[in-house]
Amino acid sequence: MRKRIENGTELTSRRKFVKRLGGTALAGLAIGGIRTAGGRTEKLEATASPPKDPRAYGQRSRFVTSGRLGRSSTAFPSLSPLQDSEGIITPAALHFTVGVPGSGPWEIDPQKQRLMIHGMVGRPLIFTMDELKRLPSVSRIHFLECAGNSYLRLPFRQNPVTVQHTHGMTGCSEWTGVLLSVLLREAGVQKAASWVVAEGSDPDKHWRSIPVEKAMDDVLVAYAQNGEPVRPEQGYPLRLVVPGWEGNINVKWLRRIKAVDQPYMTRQETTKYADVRPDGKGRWFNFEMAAKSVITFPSGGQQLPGRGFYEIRGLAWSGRGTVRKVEVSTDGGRTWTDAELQSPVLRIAHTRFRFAWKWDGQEALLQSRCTDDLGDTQPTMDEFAKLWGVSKDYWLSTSNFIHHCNAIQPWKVTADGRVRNAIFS
Ligand SMILES: Nc1nc2c(c(=O)[nH]1)N[C@H]1C(S)=C(S)[C@@H](COP(=O)(O)O)O[C@H]1N2
Ligand SMILES: [Mo]
Repeated sequence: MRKRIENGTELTSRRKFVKRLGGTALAGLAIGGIRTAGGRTEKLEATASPPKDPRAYGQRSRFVTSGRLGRSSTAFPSLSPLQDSEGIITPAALHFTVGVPGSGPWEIDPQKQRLMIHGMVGRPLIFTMDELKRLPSVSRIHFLECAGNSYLRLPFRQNPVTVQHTHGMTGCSEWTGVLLSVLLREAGVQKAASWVVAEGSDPDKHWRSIPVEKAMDDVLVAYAQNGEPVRPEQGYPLRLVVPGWEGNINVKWLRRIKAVDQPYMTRQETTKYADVRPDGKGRWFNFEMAAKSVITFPSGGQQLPGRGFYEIRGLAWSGRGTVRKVEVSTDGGRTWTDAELQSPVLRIAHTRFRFAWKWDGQEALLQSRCTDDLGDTQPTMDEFAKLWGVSKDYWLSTSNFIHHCNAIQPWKVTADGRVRNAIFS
């Protein structure tokens, strides 16, 4: 695994860490053994939100109606309305969700929630939320993306019309919390520990194995999102943020980290988030999200009022690093021109691009192509399909879905100004 030290990252040495806390290692927090694991078995309930006083907690204008898309009262994912997005931050209220029961998110009392660090460590630790919040913290802007984003043909989007359908399983937030490396060091993670297993509080157990190199690099145990506590849908009171890696490994409602010497081959990583090609070969532990971009305006389902000037806008990102360039084509891929990247351009974050376009009223095909700082470039859907030994039509069938699809998304503008998804035709 590549080792990266990020801008602003200060991987606190143990000595420094102890010094910062006033000479006594995690004074009052250092716990010799495992405390009773109260809270771990707390009964989870799904509840509706309490009524809001608009003066106490602001509301948007009643003329603004943009919302997440999904099936109510099921655990299906809900999708971010990227067609209405501006800049690079996704409001928490519009951040896509996966794993939330239809009746509402798990309700966890933060007073009762504990995070246990155990397994192959010198001294197992249990933290309360208050104890975690005393520790050195970091804030990082990172995107999250479900590995099934784009062309996982879930029942509610068999006919992906809009960018919300096709790409709505990504969002970008400022996450605040404690680096997992700080907690693992404090627990004295053993040399022989090569993986950690992170577990959420869901009744049906959501857990994932993470290589210790990543766990010690930039993984965040986050309690805040965009300046306020992480939303219940996003894992309140505590979640893992594993920058650039498939959404599924970003364990929400986090309660336990176990240091181990092998991956646990959990249900999520073997059956659910592994992909098998028609020839029987498969990809396991395909963690990093590839370089990707999508035009959010004009995009599928929209109607252009007439010829003339339009600013083409979109989002680009890469789980492997920073977006280096985004090219836009308005002529069916014959010519490509660099779009303007809107600053800030951050590592493992959504990056906004803009491209001035004058529509002449003729049929046009709008596409964007991202290249990241490792030189990885988005493939066309045909090129992507080739990697899987299939033709792209293979994915027209609802029983054939694929994770980690980063194919270029074409939008066709017809002469009457209608914009439609042209990925398959
Ligand atoms: N505990 C728990 N964590 C979870 C899940 C879950 O079902 N339970 N779903 C995962 C999946 S598949 C994704 S894509 C991300 C989505 O994070 P979000 O809901 O905050 O957007 O959470 C991941 N973390
Ligand atoms: Mo996911």
